[in-house]
Amino acid sequence: MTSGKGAYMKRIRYSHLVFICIFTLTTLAPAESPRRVIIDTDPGVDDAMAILLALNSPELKVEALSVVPGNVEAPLGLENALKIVSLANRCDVIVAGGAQHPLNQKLITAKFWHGPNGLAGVELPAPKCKADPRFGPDLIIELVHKYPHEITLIPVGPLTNIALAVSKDPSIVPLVKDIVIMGGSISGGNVNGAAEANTYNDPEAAAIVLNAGWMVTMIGSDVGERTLITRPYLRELQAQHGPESDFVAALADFYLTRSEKSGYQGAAMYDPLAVGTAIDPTLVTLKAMHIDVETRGEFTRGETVANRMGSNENNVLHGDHYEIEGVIELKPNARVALASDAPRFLQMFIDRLKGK
Ligand SMILES: [Ca+2]
Repeated sequence: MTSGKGAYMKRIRYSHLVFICIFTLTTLAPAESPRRVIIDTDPGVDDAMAILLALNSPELKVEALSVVPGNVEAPLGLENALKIVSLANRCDVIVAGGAQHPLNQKLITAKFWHGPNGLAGVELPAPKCKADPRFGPDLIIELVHKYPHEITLIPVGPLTNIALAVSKDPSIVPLVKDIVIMGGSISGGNVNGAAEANTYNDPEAAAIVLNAGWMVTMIGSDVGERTLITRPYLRELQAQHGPESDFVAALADFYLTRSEKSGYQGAAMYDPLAVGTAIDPTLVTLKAMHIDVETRGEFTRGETVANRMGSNENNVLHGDHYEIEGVIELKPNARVALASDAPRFLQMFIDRLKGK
């Protein structure tokens, strides 16, 4: 009897224990497992900030960085990407080079804004992480097939690598969970009156990506320029030290000084906001619309032209003139950011990096 009662009590205790374990796991486990992301990048001051934000965000699992020429030439971009993951002690993240030049034009680097080495002149130690031998666009194709419907692409440079990947294997389009690009603008450019730098650097690639058949989430330069890191945020970052934190503070200081000299109140958080949107889409206000990329305009090459009406007039030739015969509906191909919750995003950025 005693042993029987003992066994009964043990069963009760065991069942309680199982219940407590299940209860604890359910209440402590995150609502979702981390989202797999590939960041296609041209590092770049704001690229470096975006990468380090992603690496310090539990919502994301950074599977790979693919490097594209843009702010700096491709070899320097690859070296910078390796230095950034090395600084974060994250050699588990695959880093691969990709295209060496835009599809159809000469590269325009942006060392004026990003410093001679692309990283604000900050000399990081030589990278301990090694480059993966795969070609960036092929790596993207491989990972999308390995994790169907799980990968979010975050291209924050010219869209050359993504265009090469979807051109080589269009079957990846429906297998990608989401694509959040930093690029374009629906209200004026940052290179000139019309074009944003990433689309200006490879308009043909941008056109391929926008027309690939997926719904692109577009974080344009116009919204980035209303999401500014300012001196008070920098001071908060500088108050706690750590290798990543000190590096980001040095980048932000350089970037702020450069922006202030050009008459801005703060520095535009272009690429970090794209990562922020992948972390929490409620940080931006999105509107579905159709976007075309201008590839020929004399003053507008590289402009992302937004159709907010969802239609074009149908003009039909009648003798010596055209007549409007109704409208042709246009399917949206992009969810375009119209605004951001800048204070909430910037506080998240600072909180996740300070002291790291
Ligand atoms: Ca970039």
